[in-house]
Amino acid sequence: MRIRVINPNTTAAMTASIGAAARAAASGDTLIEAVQPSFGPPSIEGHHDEVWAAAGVAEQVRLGEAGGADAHVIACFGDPGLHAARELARGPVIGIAEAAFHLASLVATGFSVVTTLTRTCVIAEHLVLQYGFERRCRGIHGTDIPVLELDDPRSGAFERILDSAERALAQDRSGAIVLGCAGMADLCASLQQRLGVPVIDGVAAAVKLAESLVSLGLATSKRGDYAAPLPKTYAGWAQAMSPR
Ligand code: 2AL
Repeated sequence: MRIRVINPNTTAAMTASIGAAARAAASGDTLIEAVQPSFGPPSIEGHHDEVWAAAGVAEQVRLGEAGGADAHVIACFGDPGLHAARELARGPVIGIAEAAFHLASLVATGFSVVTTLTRTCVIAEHLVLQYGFERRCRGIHGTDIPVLELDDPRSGAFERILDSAERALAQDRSGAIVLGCAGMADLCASLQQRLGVPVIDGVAAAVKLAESLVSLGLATSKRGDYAAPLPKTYAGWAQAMSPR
């Protein structure tokens, strides 16, 4: 099967590392196509970045549908454009935050999220409420590491995330840690080893859920609000995105 993994930001190095994490999680016969939008922010660290990233996700889902993708993964922890993507797609569309919340809830009664900038915590809080995980998510913790510094050894990202996760487990009485950024995927195994609790990377979680849904023959429901967007002509520079 073909899974289109969309990095909603425009940083090619991050698309490559997300693609590597997705391939490491995928089954041998799954083809991972890692892509990014042709426009938009280099990292997603707030509400304004998210608006533009969501439009970029819509662009990439349209291209993926034209190219015959079996499923799409939205590889940013704010799940930007998730519902719009489900309107556009035939197959499943999985956001990494929703995927991680589901898997964390299967291995612990409560989990904590460790994310990047403290200002993004409210975005994760909104998703927890929207998806109905407020009885499982016990805390959301910012590390104040900018997204594009996660893979810079000078940022001390690993130690800072480890420290934040250790404090979160104790303070929140949580049994698992959810990593709150697609750029943390490569730290997951080492963090799990050091912390001794399940650590969930949303990229791997979303790929495995997408594979499961496709194998089970489960696609996005086209009844109700996930039906294809109504055909109309959008004005101005958005005209190319008009639903047909
Ligand atoms: C993210 C993410 O996953 N990708 C990105 O650009 N920003 N999330 C975050 N909480 O900073």
